[in-house]
Amino acid sequence: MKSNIKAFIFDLDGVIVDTATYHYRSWQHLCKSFGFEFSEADNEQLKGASRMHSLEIILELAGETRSEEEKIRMCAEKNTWYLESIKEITNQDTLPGVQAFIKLAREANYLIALGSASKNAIAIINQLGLTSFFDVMVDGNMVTKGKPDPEGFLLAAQKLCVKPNHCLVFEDAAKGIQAAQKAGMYTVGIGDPRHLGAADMVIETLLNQTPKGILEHI
Ligand code: B16
Ligand code: MG
Repeated sequence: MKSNIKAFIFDLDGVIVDTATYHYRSWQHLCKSFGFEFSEADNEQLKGASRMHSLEIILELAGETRSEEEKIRMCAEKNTWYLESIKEITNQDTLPGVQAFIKLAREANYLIALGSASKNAIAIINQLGLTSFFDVMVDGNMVTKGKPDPEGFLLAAQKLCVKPNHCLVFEDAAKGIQAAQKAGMYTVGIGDPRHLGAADMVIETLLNQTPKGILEHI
């Protein structure tokens, strides 16, 4: 049992809500404009990466180059499609078990933070009606370096006033697990163990999980 854990830090996309799918479709839409077939396997590399870093990965995969100005325009276009596609998401669209898990964690007095690379994260949390679940929220606007850099998770720990090694991070992306480990935090991967094998523990979903049960296994 990890009794020194005081805080849980949750990634947004792919952990709280399945917006990863909408990110993927929006990038696919953009890729069509220059004739690139963007596959689901390639998309795995984008999970947790910032918007601009994601575009740079795509351009490299496609063997394309663009000016800085053009890249900014392409990111804005992708974000417009993305925002349009998530317009209708509500509290009912959160991933299985996540709300119940956070409620249990709050009742047990763990501190709760959001640690997302997305610049849309805080607006999405508001849209889902989950703002009161979090003691602090860190999003992509508050950092200069994206995952796998630990900056965002370290900022979340600092805002919570807890040491990094007292934090447990929940992530769906290999880049997010790397970022948390570089920050010196414990990790739970949510999703496919083939991508998340480096985490202290990997689970399919948070459904029927409890903070006590997770802490007994890491
Ligand atoms: P935005 P997370 C990340 O969010 C996503 O995993 C990643 O696919 C996305 O490119 C990134 O946010 C930036 O998102 O374009 O909304 O700023 O998983 O760290 O919550
Ligand atoms: Mg994610």
